[in-house]
Amino acid sequence: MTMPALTFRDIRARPVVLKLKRPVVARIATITDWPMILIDLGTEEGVVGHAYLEPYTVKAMKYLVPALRDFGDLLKGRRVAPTEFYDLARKSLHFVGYQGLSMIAVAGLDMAAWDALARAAGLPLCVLLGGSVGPVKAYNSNGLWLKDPAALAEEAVELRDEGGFTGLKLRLGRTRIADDLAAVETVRQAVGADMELMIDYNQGLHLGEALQRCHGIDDLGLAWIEEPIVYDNLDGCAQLAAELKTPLQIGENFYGPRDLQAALQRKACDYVMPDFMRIGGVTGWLRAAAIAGTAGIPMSTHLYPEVAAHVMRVTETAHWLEWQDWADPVLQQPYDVRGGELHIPDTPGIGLAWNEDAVKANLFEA
Ligand code: SMN
Ligand code: MG
Repeated sequence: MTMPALTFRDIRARPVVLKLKRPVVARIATITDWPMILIDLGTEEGVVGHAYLEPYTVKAMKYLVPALRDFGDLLKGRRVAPTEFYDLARKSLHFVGYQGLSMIAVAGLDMAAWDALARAAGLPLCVLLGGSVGPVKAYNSNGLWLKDPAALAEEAVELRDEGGFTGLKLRLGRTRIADDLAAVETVRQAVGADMELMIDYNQGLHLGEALQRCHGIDDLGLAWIEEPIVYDNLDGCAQLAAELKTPLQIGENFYGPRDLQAALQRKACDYVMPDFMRIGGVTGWLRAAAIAGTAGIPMSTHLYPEVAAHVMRVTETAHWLEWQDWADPVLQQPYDVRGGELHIPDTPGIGLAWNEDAVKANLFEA
């Protein structure tokens, strides 16, 4: 079999805004409207690569959509080669800075380029990357935000039953510590001792509070404690990781593989969970996974469950995939989730196809 060469033609980037079924209510933000940029990477051969970005705030799409379209001018006529595109696109923005919006735009391009390549090869992305199609262990992260603890029992059971999950993520950081403890207790009672419970403070505590609150939940058998403090306080994270028995999880705010390396060098965490738009898409993930693998650090995913499932099949220290169904409304065929696992479709590429009626109904003018 020969793989046809693909020639880059253009990028289409369409912003949509979706209503969240269970709004995000975290210590640092409330989100009811979920922004997504749907990316189509067109080639002269007719193959189209699909990917999306979820930049949290609707306004951020105003800056990201033009940045993505600008890559079109940079890459026109080139052979589609994702790692070369990643490096070229990053270099084109180096005067602006490698992190933040620059990296997010590069990540969107990268995921779409990998999808195009895998489609041209006629292979699921995980197979192109040297792995095989199969299940990926996932926890449900769709809910359990900062609500009244009494309302969490019913939601926890609902979330477990959405896909036979064996792990659930619960957000903490209520004003009163007693309410956080009640939330954990309520969820534990509702779903039993065997359920893995991940805790996320969403960077909501200062270091002093974090030391007190994390020690206060350290004996509850939790799977991990995530981002108790601001993401760039690596010394504070290192202190927490050293003091706590419960593994400290960070990484959704790593911008590029070098941030992961820096965190590990500073012993700032026990686990890592890069986000695809910040780590740099598939290319950034693979480079980061090599570092985590060498260090023996368990690696979980953040958002983007469809692309996440593929790379987890080739990640040396693959740990948990974060399941969120937030993209489902604009997908023709949402991923199959059962038995606490994601099942990768045996189709070429990542397996993303847009439901055009839903896209049209939710388009946003950026
Ligand atoms: C999160 C995800 C999406 C929006 C806000 C917060 C969270 C997570 O940090 O880890 O799922
Ligand atoms: Mg988090």
